[in-house]
Amino acid sequence: MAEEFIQEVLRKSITDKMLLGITDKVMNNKRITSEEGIYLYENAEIGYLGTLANFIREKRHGNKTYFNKNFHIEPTNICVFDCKFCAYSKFLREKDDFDAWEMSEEEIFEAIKAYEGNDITEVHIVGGVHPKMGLEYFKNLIENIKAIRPDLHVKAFTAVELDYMCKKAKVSYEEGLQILKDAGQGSLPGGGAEIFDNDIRDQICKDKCTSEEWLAMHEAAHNVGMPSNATILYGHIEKPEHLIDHMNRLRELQDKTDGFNAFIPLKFRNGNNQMSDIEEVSIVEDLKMYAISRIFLDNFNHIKAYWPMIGRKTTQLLLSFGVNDIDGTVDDSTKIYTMAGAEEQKPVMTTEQMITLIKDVNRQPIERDSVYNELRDYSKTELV
Ligand code: V47
Ligand code: SF4
Repeated sequence: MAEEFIQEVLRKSITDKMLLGITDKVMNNKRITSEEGIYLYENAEIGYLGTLANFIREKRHGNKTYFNKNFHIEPTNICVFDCKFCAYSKFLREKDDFDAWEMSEEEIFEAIKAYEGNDITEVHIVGGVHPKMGLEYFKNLIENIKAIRPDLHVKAFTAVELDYMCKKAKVSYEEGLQILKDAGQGSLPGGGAEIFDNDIRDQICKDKCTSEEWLAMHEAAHNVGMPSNATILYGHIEKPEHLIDHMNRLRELQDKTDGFNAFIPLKFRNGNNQMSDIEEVSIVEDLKMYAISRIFLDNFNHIKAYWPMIGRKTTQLLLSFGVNDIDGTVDDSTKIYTMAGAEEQKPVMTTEQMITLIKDVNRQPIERDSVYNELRDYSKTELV
């Protein structure tokens, strides 16, 4: 059996006792410890990590690679917070606000109407934390979006935006989320998590919601029946122990609620922010991050590469390093990445391009909805 072959190959090539133990655990569906996770960052070579992560990926999903048809709306880039890695930080804005924008409700509705007749299934709404856009505003916005396109899944607002809205409206997280759910919101994206370790968080994003608040918001979302994603911002001042601590806290919450759909590593980009002096990490570090997350997060079903950020070529490689989901056709991604220097400056992929990208690395393209129901298998589709 293929599984036994891989086990044999790995066994023969590994002389390190710790790695042998980790391999045995993975092969036998056992969870690795935080100590072992850190050991992987510090000692494992990239081919080993890829083989192990790919083993898990194929055991769970075979060759299936999920994508969805979505578009992004970013209502504003004005933000009350000062995250050092972000081009929307209040500090930078105060210095120079010539490029600030605020979409009117009409503009947002026009953007939704522009997709009439298009088989898009999701709108992803995130933006800066605007001091004037509160819970009531977003409740009405979602109701109106659903009135225009009742079929559209609304994935909206990071825990940071939600924390601000709820505190301002003086409601509990669960109350605030229930109001948005009743208005038609379907799920939460994974942003705002950054790095949970308090020392690192203090250095990179001191003034926004704490790690405990981020986790409490996602727990509340799962409790009211809204699934969510989780992210990590890697490749800046953090160390392996901070990455593992972050994933461990997510793993613990997932044990409790089972409400996370996907884990999405976000690579730090150094354009237009207050951490521009930090060099971006190499592709080897990207492959490591994704592979170790696949190995460590045994209770997350999906590891997602957000292709506009990491680029199409790296995305293809990552499909052999644990990734089984590459997000969406993403018509017009958030400017937060393009400003920071993301690979894709105009991130639009047609369905055909998405299918080709996946097929070119011998994987099976599957269109999914926002909660991972399979909508269409494109592996046999002939492209014209
Ligand atoms: O939390 C900001 C990141 C996130 C930079 O759930 C940066 O499907 C790298 O929530 N370099 C928000 N990253 C984005 C987000 C998201 C994106 C894609 C998919 C999903 C999903 C969610 O953007 C922030 C922050 O970590 N970010 N600046 C930067 N310079
Ligand atoms: Fe604001 Fe989010 Fe950027 Fe922080 S990461 S400055 S909260 S938009």
